[in-house]
Amino acid sequence: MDMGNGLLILLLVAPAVYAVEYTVGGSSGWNLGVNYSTWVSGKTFYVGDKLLFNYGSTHAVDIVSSNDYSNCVTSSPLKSYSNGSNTITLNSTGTMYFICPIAFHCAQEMKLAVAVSATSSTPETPTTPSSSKPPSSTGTPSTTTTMSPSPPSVAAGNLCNINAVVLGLGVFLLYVLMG
Ligand SMILES: *[C@@H]1O[C@H](CO)[C@@H](O)[C@H](O)[C@H]1NC(C)=O
Ligand SMILES: *[C@@H]1O[C@H](CO)[C@@H](O)[C@H](O)[C@H]1NC(C)=O
Ligand SMILES: *[C@@H]1O[C@H](CO)[C@@H](O)[C@H](O)[C@H]1NC(C)=O
Ligand SMILES: [Cu+2]
Repeated sequence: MDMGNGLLILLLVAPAVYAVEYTVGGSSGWNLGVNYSTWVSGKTFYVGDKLLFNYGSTHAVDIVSSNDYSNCVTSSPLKSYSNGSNTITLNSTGTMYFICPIAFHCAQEMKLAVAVSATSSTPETPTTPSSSKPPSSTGTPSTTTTMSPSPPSVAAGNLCNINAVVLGLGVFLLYVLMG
Protein backbone atom coordinates (compact mmCIF):
# COMPACT_ATOMS: atom_id res chain seq x y z
CA MET A 1 0.00 0.00 0.00
CA ASP A 2 1.15 3.52 -0.71
CA MET A 3 2.32 5.15 2.51
CA GLY A 4 0.44 8.40 1.93
CA ASN A 5 -2.86 6.69 1.25
CA GLY A 6 -2.53 4.53 4.35
CA LEU A 7 -2.11 7.56 6.55
CA LEU A 8 -4.88 9.47 4.83
CA ILE A 9 -7.39 6.65 5.30
CA LEU A 10 -6.42 6.42 8.94
CA LEU A 11 -6.87 10.16 9.42
CA LEU A 12 -10.32 10.04 7.83
CA VAL A 13 -11.56 7.10 9.88
CA ALA A 14 -9.96 7.57 13.28
CA PRO A 15 -11.70 10.72 14.66
CA ALA A 16 -15.14 9.09 14.53
CA VAL A 17 -13.86 6.29 16.74
CA TYR A 18 -13.20 8.63 19.62
CA ALA A 19 -16.60 10.34 20.06
CA VAL A 20 -19.01 8.00 21.80
CA GLU A 21 -22.73 8.62 22.15
CA TYR A 22 -24.26 7.14 25.27
CA THR A 23 -27.98 6.61 25.69
CA VAL A 24 -28.56 7.66 29.28
CA GLY A 25 -30.09 4.81 31.25
CA GLY A 26 -29.78 2.43 28.33
CA SER A 27 -33.13 1.00 27.28
CA SER A 28 -34.78 2.51 30.37
CA GLY A 29 -33.82 5.96 29.22
CA TRP A 30 -34.19 9.00 31.49
CA ASN A 31 -36.81 7.80 33.92
CA LEU A 32 -37.81 7.12 37.49
CA GLY A 33 -36.63 3.83 38.94
CA VAL A 34 -33.19 3.90 37.31
CA ASN A 35 -30.05 4.08 39.41
CA TYR A 36 -27.89 6.49 37.44
CA SER A 37 -24.85 6.07 39.67
CA THR A 38 -24.96 2.43 38.70
CA TRP A 39 -25.38 3.38 35.05
CA VAL A 40 -22.36 5.70 35.20
CA SER A 41 -20.08 3.29 37.03
CA GLY A 42 -17.51 1.59 34.85
CA LYS A 43 -17.85 4.15 32.07
CA THR A 44 -15.21 6.73 31.26
CA PHE A 45 -16.51 9.83 29.51
CA TYR A 46 -14.27 12.02 27.39
CA VAL A 47 -14.61 15.52 26.00
CA GLY A 48 -16.52 15.21 22.73
CA ASP A 49 -18.65 12.28 23.85
CA LYS A 50 -22.41 12.77 23.78
CA LEU A 51 -25.28 11.88 26.08
CA LEU A 52 -28.65 11.06 24.54
CA PHE A 53 -31.56 11.65 26.90
CA ASN A 54 -34.81 9.94 25.91
CA TYR A 55 -37.80 10.61 28.15
CA GLY A 56 -41.56 10.92 28.28
CA SER A 57 -43.60 14.07 28.72
CA THR A 58 -43.63 13.73 32.53
CA HIS A 59 -39.87 14.35 32.63
CA ALA A 60 -37.33 16.95 31.58
CA VAL A 61 -33.58 17.49 31.75
CA ASP A 62 -31.82 20.34 33.51
CA ILE A 63 -28.08 20.90 33.55
CA VAL A 64 -27.35 22.27 37.01
CA SER A 65 -24.53 23.24 39.36
CA SER A 66 -22.94 20.80 41.74
CA ASN A 67 -24.80 22.38 44.66
CA ASP A 68 -28.16 22.30 42.89
CA TYR A 69 -27.52 18.68 41.99
CA SER A 70 -26.80 17.76 45.60
CA ASN A 71 -29.81 19.61 46.96
CA CYS A 72 -32.20 19.02 44.06
CA VAL A 73 -32.67 22.74 43.45
CA THR A 74 -34.72 23.23 40.29
CA SER A 75 -34.96 27.03 40.20
CA SER A 76 -31.61 27.90 38.62
CA PRO A 77 -30.75 25.51 35.83
CA LEU A 78 -27.80 26.29 33.58
CA LYS A 79 -29.70 24.73 30.67
CA SER A 80 -33.12 23.13 30.32
CA TYR A 81 -34.48 20.62 27.86
CA SER A 82 -38.00 19.26 27.70
CA ASN A 83 -38.92 18.00 24.24
CA GLY A 84 -38.33 14.31 24.92
CA SER A 85 -35.05 13.69 23.11
CA ASN A 86 -31.83 15.63 23.48
CA THR A 87 -28.25 14.93 22.58
CA ILE A 88 -25.91 16.82 24.86
CA THR A 89 -22.24 17.06 24.01
CA LEU A 90 -19.70 16.89 26.80
CA ASN A 91 -17.74 19.98 25.82
CA SER A 92 -15.26 20.31 28.63
CA THR A 93 -13.53 18.47 31.43
CA GLY A 94 -14.97 18.37 34.92
CA THR A 95 -18.24 17.00 36.20
CA MET A 96 -21.58 17.74 34.54
CA TYR A 97 -24.71 17.49 36.63
CA PHE A 98 -28.18 16.62 35.35
CA ILE A 99 -31.47 16.44 37.21
CA CYS A 100 -35.09 15.96 36.31
CA PRO A 101 -36.79 19.16 37.52
CA ILE A 102 -40.31 17.73 37.49
CA ALA A 103 -42.07 17.25 40.84
CA PHE A 104 -39.79 15.41 43.26
CA HIS A 105 -38.10 13.23 40.69
CA CYS A 106 -34.62 14.48 41.58
CA ALA A 107 -35.14 13.51 45.20
CA GLN A 108 -36.17 10.10 43.89
CA GLU A 109 -32.70 9.70 42.37
CA MET A 110 -33.56 10.95 38.89
CA LYS A 111 -30.22 12.69 38.78
CA LEU A 112 -26.97 12.08 36.99
CA ALA A 113 -23.39 13.21 37.54
CA VAL A 114 -20.91 12.58 34.73
CA ALA A 115 -17.18 13.10 35.18
CA VAL A 116 -15.65 14.18 31.89
CA SER A 117 -12.00 13.41 31.24
CA ALA A 118 -9.63 14.97 28.77
CA THR A 119 -8.53 12.77 25.90
CA SER A 120 -4.88 13.64 26.51
CA SER A 121 -2.59 11.94 29.00
CA THR A 122 -2.41 15.16 31.04
CA PRO A 123 -5.99 15.68 32.30
CA GLU A 124 -4.95 17.96 35.19
CA THR A 125 -4.99 21.22 33.18
CA PRO A 126 -8.46 21.52 31.63
CA THR A 127 -8.50 25.31 31.22
CA THR A 128 -5.06 25.59 29.63
CA PRO A 129 -4.60 22.79 27.12
CA SER A 130 -0.92 22.59 26.31
CA SER A 131 -0.20 23.41 22.70
CA SER A 132 1.27 20.11 21.70
CA LYS A 133 3.11 19.84 18.44
CA PRO A 134 0.82 19.67 15.40
CA PRO A 135 1.36 16.64 13.16
CA SER A 136 3.25 18.66 10.60
CA SER A 137 4.69 15.76 8.63
CA THR A 138 1.36 14.49 7.29
CA GLY A 139 0.29 17.84 5.87
CA THR A 140 -3.44 17.05 6.06
CA PRO A 141 -4.76 18.97 9.07
CA SER A 142 -7.79 20.23 7.18
CA THR A 143 -9.10 16.69 6.82
CA THR A 144 -9.56 16.21 10.54
CA THR A 145 -10.80 19.75 11.08
CA THR A 146 -13.77 19.26 8.80
CA MET A 147 -14.65 16.01 10.53
CA SER A 148 -15.30 17.74 13.83
CA PRO A 149 -18.64 19.43 14.57
CA SER A 150 -17.23 20.95 17.75
CA PRO A 151 -16.42 24.65 18.10
CA PRO A 152 -12.79 25.59 17.59
CA SER A 153 -12.52 27.20 21.02
CA VAL A 154 -13.02 23.98 22.89
CA ALA A 155 -11.99 21.53 20.23
CA ALA A 156 -8.52 22.91 19.59
CA GLY A 157 -6.78 21.04 22.37
CA ASN A 158 -8.91 18.00 21.81
CA LEU A 159 -8.14 17.90 18.12
CA CYS A 160 -4.43 18.18 18.78
CA ASN A 161 -4.67 15.21 21.09
CA ILE A 162 -6.65 13.22 18.57
CA ASN A 163 -4.17 14.11 15.89
CA ALA A 164 -1.34 12.97 18.11
CA VAL A 165 -3.05 9.65 18.72
CA VAL A 166 -3.90 9.26 15.05
CA LEU A 167 -0.36 10.09 14.04
CA GLY A 168 0.88 7.50 16.50
CA LEU A 169 -1.46 4.90 15.04
CA GLY A 170 -0.36 5.83 11.55
CA VAL A 171 3.29 5.39 12.39
CA PHE A 172 2.49 2.09 14.04
CA LEU A 173 0.53 0.91 10.99
CA LEU A 174 3.34 1.87 8.67
CA TYR A 175 5.76 0.02 10.92
CA VAL A 176 3.61 -3.11 10.71
CA LEU A 177 3.01 -2.83 6.97
CA MET A 178 6.69 -2.41 6.22
CA GLY A 179 7.64 -5.38 8.37
C1 LIG B 1 -27.54 3.11 43.44
O1 LIG B 1 -26.45 2.21 43.33
C2 LIG B 1 -25.36 2.53 44.18
C3 LIG B 1 -24.25 1.55 43.85
O2 LIG B 1 -23.94 1.60 42.49
C4 LIG B 1 -25.77 2.46 45.61
O3 LIG B 1 -24.69 2.85 46.44
C5 LIG B 1 -26.95 3.38 45.85
O4 LIG B 1 -27.44 3.20 47.16
C6 LIG B 1 -28.07 3.09 44.87
N1 LIG B 1 -29.12 4.09 45.03
C7 LIG B 1 -30.38 3.74 45.23
C8 LIG B 1 -31.35 4.85 45.39
O5 LIG B 1 -30.74 2.57 45.31
C1 LIG C 1 -35.62 18.28 20.62
O1 LIG C 1 -34.76 19.40 20.48
C2 LIG C 1 -33.49 19.08 19.96
C3 LIG C 1 -32.68 20.36 19.96
O2 LIG C 1 -32.45 20.74 21.27
C4 LIG C 1 -33.61 18.51 18.57
O3 LIG C 1 -32.33 18.15 18.06
C5 LIG C 1 -34.47 17.25 18.65
O4 LIG C 1 -34.69 16.73 17.35
C6 LIG C 1 -35.80 17.56 19.30
N1 LIG C 1 -36.51 16.28 19.48
C7 LIG C 1 -37.83 16.16 19.36
C8 LIG C 1 -38.39 14.81 19.62
O5 LIG C 1 -38.53 17.11 19.04
C1 LIG D 1 -21.41 22.29 23.49
O1 LIG D 1 -20.99 23.11 22.41
C2 LIG D 1 -22.00 23.25 21.41
C3 LIG D 1 -21.40 24.02 20.26
O2 LIG D 1 -20.90 25.24 20.69
C4 LIG D 1 -23.20 23.98 22.01
O3 LIG D 1 -24.19 24.10 21.01
C5 LIG D 1 -23.74 23.17 23.16
O4 LIG D 1 -24.77 23.86 23.80
C6 LIG D 1 -22.62 22.89 24.18
N1 LIG D 1 -23.10 21.95 25.18
C7 LIG D 1 -23.27 22.29 26.44
C8 LIG D 1 -23.77 21.22 27.33
O5 LIG D 1 -23.03 23.41 26.87
CU1 LIG E 1 -38.71 13.14 35.88
